[in-house]
Amino acid sequence: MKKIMTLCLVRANSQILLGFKKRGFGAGRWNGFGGKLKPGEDLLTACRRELLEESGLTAIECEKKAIMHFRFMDDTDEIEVHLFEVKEFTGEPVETEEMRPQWFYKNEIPFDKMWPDDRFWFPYFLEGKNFEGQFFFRDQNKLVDCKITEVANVL
Ligand code: 6U4
Repeated sequence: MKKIMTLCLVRANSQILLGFKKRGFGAGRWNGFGGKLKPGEDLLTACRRELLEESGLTAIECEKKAIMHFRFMDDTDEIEVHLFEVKEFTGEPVETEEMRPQWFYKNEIPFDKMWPDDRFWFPYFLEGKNFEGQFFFRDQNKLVDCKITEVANVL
């Protein structure tokens, strides 16, 4: 079964908000905010809910930027991540049980402490491009294949 997740990156004043994930999938890494859809929930609702739960921010507008497909060698389930960008929001970032938020300038993004795929697709995101990505992992630390294509519109 395919696992569908949202991922939300917030941009403000030339900075990107990332959260240090304290527990769950991807713990110990900096990442955007997001997670699995709840039953009956649509992508946009899930994106806004996860952003609020994990960072304390309320999105005014979420723009879809990418779909990324992740496969792991030891798992037949694919993870489909829908990436959204938020440029307008209300509230202030707050630390939660799951995430410790921090703003980063573009040239300070801590790729060494992020998912290994992030260094490949972040440049597309930072340049404002829409894209689709396919990633194949041997395990959570080892990315063995990666294909990213710029697209006009994300489905
Ligand atoms: P629980 O633990 O049930 O609260 P939930 O918050 O629903 O989980 P979680 O925290 O497991 O979901 O979500 C994982 C987050 O990590 C999602 O936003 C998607 C994102 N993600 C998954 N694989 C990724 C990868 N390879 N690169 C990346 N983000 C990834 O940048």
